Amino acid sequence: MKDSQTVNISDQQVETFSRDGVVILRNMFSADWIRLLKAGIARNLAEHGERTRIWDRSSDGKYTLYDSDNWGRIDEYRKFVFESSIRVIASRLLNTSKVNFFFEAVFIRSDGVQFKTPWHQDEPYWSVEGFDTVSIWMPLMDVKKKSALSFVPGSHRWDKKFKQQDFGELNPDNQNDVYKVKFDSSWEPMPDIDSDREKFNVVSWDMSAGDCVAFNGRIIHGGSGQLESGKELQVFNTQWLGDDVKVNFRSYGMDPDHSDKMRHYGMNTGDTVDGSVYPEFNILR
Ligand SMILES: O=C(O)CCC(=O)C(=O)O
Repeated sequence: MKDSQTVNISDQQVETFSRDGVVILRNMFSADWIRLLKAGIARNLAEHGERTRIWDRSSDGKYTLYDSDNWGRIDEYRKFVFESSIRVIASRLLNTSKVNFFFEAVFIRSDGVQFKTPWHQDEPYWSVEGFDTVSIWMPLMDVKKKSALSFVPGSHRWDKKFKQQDFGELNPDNQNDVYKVKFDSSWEPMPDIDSDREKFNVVSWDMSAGDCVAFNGRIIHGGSGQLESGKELQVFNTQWLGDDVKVNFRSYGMDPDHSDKMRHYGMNTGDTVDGSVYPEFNILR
């Protein structure tokens, strides 16, 4: 599998990412990398992590599962993060030579699942804060535009605090110890994107395995799901931190909550993230 310090991303794509907060990147990873990540997901599903969550389960047992931060125990994830060109993609889009890997997440849907991920922004849930973030969402199989993650272009620059979905409430199996995030009335209601998708210029794309969509942690996104019968979906996502990002422990809760881990390694609100805990990569430019 080829490790590359250069990636095929044009200046125009970097500008699109900065302006819209989202950009589609085609054909970035070979079938070998996709196979490796699928093997990692098979291991992840066989040996659940402590953060594994079921968001939705239908009466016939089909489910939507979310898990995160397993790269320490799943070799395939670690190999991808450390050896593929994913870190170079992050650094190119953030226009910086140094990036920190925050965590990976997986989103697994059984075939035909209809559950749609609620519209949300990522940063309000995180134990860090900053504009310079990029999440890279990679379906490991073909996915239709109507089932892929959707975005409201430009919303990462609105500078608004929208009230987010508490994903801890999506808990059909009544799991214990799920993260809870209590957004109070000081947060503006999330706009009703589905009532007028045209007005919000909602975008999503037909995607193939090897394509990815990169987005800023402040952009409004959601809507993935609604799979056609017989179609399942496995997504591997990595989150990357750039120059202005600082630790921020939030009084209303965090999901995933890294504050114990961060405190354990001496990080507190206002600190830069420790590159020995959140791997730091210096990319030649
Ligand atoms: O794949 C999904 O359904 C959700 C993805 C998402 O919200 C994210 O990557 O932040």
